[in-house]
Amino acid sequence: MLGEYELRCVKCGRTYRADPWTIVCPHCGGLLEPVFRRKPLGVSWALFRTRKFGVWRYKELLPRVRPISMGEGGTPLIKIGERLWVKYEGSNPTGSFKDRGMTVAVSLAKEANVKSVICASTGNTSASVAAYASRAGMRSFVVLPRKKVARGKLAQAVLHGATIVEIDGPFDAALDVVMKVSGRESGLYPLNSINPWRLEGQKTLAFEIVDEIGVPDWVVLPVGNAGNISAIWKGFKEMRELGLIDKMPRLAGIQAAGASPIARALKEGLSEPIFTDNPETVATAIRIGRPVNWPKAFKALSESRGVVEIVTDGEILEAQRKLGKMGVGVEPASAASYAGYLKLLGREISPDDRVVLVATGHALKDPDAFPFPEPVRASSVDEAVEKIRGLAL
Ligand code: AN7
Repeated sequence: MLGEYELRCVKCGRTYRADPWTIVCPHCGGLLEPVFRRKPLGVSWALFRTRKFGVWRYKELLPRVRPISMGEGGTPLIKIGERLWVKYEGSNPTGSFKDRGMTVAVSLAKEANVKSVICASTGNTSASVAAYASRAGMRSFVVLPRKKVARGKLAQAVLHGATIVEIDGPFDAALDVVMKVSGRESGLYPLNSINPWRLEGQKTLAFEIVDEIGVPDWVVLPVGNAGNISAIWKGFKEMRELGLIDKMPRLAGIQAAGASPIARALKEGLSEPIFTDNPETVATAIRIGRPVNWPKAFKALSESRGVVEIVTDGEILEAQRKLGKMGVGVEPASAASYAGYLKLLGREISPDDRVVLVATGHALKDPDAFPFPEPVRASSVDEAVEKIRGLAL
């Protein structure tokens, strides 16, 4: 299994035989990146397009496994402006982009005969882990920050049969638990984005954008644990290396004001994040104070001549409302893309640029995030008819 790959440490540069259980560098603890040992041959857009749109369309560029799949990826690219699109990841099987990575990592885990998986999560990862583990016939354990996971996501973890562990502390503490308890000895396979095979699946988001509209000038996305921005950049780099594209986009990483360790650091010109132990934002999906994938994300932002932006909770909710009025329902973390775009427009981003906003999760994930105005009330059919007539005039 995985003979087509080796794992390279992004910190010390050592390489290892690819193995599903090798999660971080055995030598220095650094993040690992899967790299092809030989350039995949015969890949072309024409070949890809003989297959259904979605993650596994690009199977030559993914681990050669028997996919545990529910039709992830292949999400709509919704045009909301002359040169502006939303990549609507809410259309994935569990309603977020996490499914792209989960189909790959869970397929690998299944082939490695894993019986139980575990993750820490602000919510979406746990929903995806629970669903894909059940589909694969595995048990799942999800470690969550107490009272800080949106209702819809928690409901999914319950529905798909995960064992739920709540911890008093943020996501970062939950991830500490997972890093301590997972491994060959406990048999618990970790499915956070520190697992390089998750990101290998998530890179297909870049493939799909190019497949539909070519290379945009900008890809704008929310940054939490910084896995997705790393994965998307890996996707673009691979396309360039394989001759599938000949230019590169710039990346814009958006963080919430109360959880902005990466954006604050880069704005100040620092080379490491400004970690916080008390992240806070209405966008609970990205309520993360110590993003583990920061070395990959810093590299992606620097290589892409990228930018970062910080948005307030008020700006996030306003952007969510504006997208809602366009018919596009996203959860608060995803609205951060649009909020960040609006701030960058006319500065780093020109109105002439072609821009893709990544909307990472569905609005239904977090129905408590936005205010519900008082409805028009009626106690009879006649009264309802009369009131509606009056309002419609
Ligand atoms: C909707 O579910 O970290 O920067 O545990 O759910 O790759 O972490 C979720 C992250 C953006 C940030 N948008 O992505 C989890 C979790 C939504 C998310 C992010 C998340 P990364």
